[in-house]
Amino acid sequence: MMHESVARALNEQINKELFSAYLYLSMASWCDAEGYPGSAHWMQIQVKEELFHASLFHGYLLQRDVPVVLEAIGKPEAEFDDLNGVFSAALAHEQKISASINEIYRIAREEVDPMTETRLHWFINEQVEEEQNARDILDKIKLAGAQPAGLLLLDNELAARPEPTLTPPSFAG
Ligand code: OFO
Repeated sequence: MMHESVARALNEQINKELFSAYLYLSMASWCDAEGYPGSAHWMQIQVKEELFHASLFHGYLLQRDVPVVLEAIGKPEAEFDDLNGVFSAALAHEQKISASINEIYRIAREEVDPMTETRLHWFINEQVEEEQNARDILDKIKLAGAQPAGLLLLDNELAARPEPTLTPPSFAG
């Protein structure tokens, strides 16, 4: 049986992943309104990734026969100074999500729950990628400086982000 504190943290993580999707949807709206359609597309792909993450945590709770408790999703930030501000907020958010997953890992270890520890490995690796994606784009924004041509090029590049495969990891069956 899963320890109550692990179950609580995993339930909270569903909410955090759904909030992530909501935040990226808000960022997509800002990018679209400010004339960055490629960045808006990149954010929309991110929304799908986040919904996928939420579904994986949800599926795991069901597999372990743990009651799912869904709470209200908070209102995401909607105002950003510029493109750098949007992706800086994305990176800061991903760092918070990484810390949250690391904390679940710590609790699972404390409560001797190797099933959850093992399940979290995929998410821990995923967070390395999530942080790197935002950081790489921030580096490019820095290189572009305030040059509209540079930002336009970057926006075109972000328009090419492919649809996520969303293949459940083998553990998700
Ligand atoms: Fe779910 O990884 Fe981003 O937040």
